[in-house]
Amino acid sequence: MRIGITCYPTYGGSGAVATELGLELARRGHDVHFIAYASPFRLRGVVERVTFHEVAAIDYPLFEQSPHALALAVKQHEVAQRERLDLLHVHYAIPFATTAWLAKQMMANERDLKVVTTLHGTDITLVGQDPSYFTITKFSIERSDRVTAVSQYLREETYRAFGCAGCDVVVIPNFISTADYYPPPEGARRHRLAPADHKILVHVSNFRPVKRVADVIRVFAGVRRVLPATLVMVGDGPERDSAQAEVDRLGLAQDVRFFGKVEDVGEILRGADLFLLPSQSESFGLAALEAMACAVPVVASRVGGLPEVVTEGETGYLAAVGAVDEMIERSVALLRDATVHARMRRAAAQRARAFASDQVVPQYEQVYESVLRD
Ligand code: GMT
Repeated sequence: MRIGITCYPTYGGSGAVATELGLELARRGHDVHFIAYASPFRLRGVVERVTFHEVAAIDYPLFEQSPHALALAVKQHEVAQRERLDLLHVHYAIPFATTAWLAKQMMANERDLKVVTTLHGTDITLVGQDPSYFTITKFSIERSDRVTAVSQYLREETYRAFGCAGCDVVVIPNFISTADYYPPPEGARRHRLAPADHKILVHVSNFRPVKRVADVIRVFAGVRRVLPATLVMVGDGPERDSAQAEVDRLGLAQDVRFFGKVEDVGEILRGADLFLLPSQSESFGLAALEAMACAVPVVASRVGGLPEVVTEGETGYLAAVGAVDEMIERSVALLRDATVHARMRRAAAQRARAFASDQVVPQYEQVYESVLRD
């Protein structure tokens, strides 16, 4: 098949999933064309059967903001024509489901270019429900030829918020590449992230308010009061400065390391004892799955799609959003009990195998085949 993929190229779950999907599809023999305003952050080097098409929107003094979405629709249409794409698969509804619909209309006299939209989270739970985007989000979802969502929770939330008459939202969970995310080999030396006697806690995100990074710091502070421990913060975003200020205020600078955006997150996760994800909302929680795949138990919020990823009491613990004391209590108990910790490590790695790319990517191929059969 010839597949066009559009996603946000920046650091974030939807771009990561879209890129890994494209790479996996190319490995499986499909021709993949990424169409975006920059090369997706996980797309590195030259890959057979993968082409990147950059969307360049001109600046003009009349525009306060360049109408980038229009340039994207033009590029999607142009690439679909030139490369004879079978379908466009867009990741995140806003504005990509809309630009894909426009590209489809522009093609309408020649053939029916199919559009598959994958909903990732805040496009439904936050941005899409804002009055300034609501009707166009609903319209674009309803006009997609197929719609997928990354969790059962997100599917239900889509029906609840948008109704989406006539849509059959198919749940296809996020997945991991087992070549990148795997448990540390037996007896491997720990990565030198921290002094040898320290427990290592890790958080990975784009540091947006929805991640509640301040809670990560507070949970760590509670753990640090009773155990020697180091917190490793991976990623970057709007809340990073305030998180660093909170670390300084609590006198924790010695034990908290901010790594910024890291290429090989798996390497860091393999050195970790516990992963923290106390988000306000999380349609899936790909970062938690990546941690589990590296045999790291998770302490997270009981919210959104996280209960579909983290099995309570088996691969980690869930607590209400903002329940910092409970998260501290759970974390300390787990880190102090070597037997339970080892059992949870094994269970986490095993559970993550159900989300391996070879289990999940064929589900997308089935969606493509069914839409092309219509
Ligand atoms: O978490 C973010 O802020 C990034 C966002 C995105 O769209 O890039 O992530 C969403 O999609 C991920 C991949 O499907 C999910 O794992 C995240 O849970 C989801 N984030 C939220 O729902 C807040």
